[in-house]
Amino acid sequence: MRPILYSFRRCPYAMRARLALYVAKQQVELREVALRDKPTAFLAASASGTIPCLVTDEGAIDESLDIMIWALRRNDPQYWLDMPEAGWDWIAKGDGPFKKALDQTKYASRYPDQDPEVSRAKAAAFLTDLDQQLRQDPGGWIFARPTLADFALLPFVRQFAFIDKNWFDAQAWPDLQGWLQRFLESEVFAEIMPKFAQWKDGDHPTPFPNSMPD
Ligand SMILES: N[C@@H](CCC(=O)N[C@@H](CS)C(=O)NCC(=O)O)C(=O)O
Repeated sequence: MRPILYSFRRCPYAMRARLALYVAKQQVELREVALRDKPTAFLAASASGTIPCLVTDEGAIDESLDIMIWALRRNDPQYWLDMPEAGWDWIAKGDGPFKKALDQTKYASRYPDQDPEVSRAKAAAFLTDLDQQLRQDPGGWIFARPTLADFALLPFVRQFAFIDKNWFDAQAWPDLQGWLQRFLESEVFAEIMPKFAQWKDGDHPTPFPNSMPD
């Protein structure tokens, strides 16, 4: 059976799962989910009820980072898993304190006890560090070449940037801004962002990726 990916186009967690599936050339059946209208089959498969979820013959994978690792262990043509240990720390900081600060900035009304400017400053401190890290190697990646860390983090930096793109562009983060801009203009980003109709039971399968990278 081809694995089934429950996905949501604009969800950064789903984006990173699709990035790894695309690069690893692991074709799945994509089912586009509306978060307000989660299908029964998805809720039966996903223990957490969160997007993305990959259903394989061996069971369901409910964490986006685990989906990335699953895909890359099967095929890693760009050696994303061949990453310095520090990459795991960058991912953990991105998924933990940075994402928390991002949500508290973006969805400020859900956190009435938090000052959104304090949250923005916490997110900005992480991005200042990341900007410096990106400057260390001339290639324009977190390390000397693209690795899992870049693609695990980029969808969240994108999400933060678009809270207020003018503010983001006005910060003194040239390497970070360049890294994000190249991603937004990249072929891989275009390939993972086509619009899919909301899935319903009985629909024809939608293969993803639809075309394979060279
Ligand atoms: N730890 C999960 C988190 C995924 C997550 O929180 N996804 C959001 C969408 S971007 C979600 O499904 N939220 C549940 C909801 O909105 O009902 C992962 O990395 O896959």
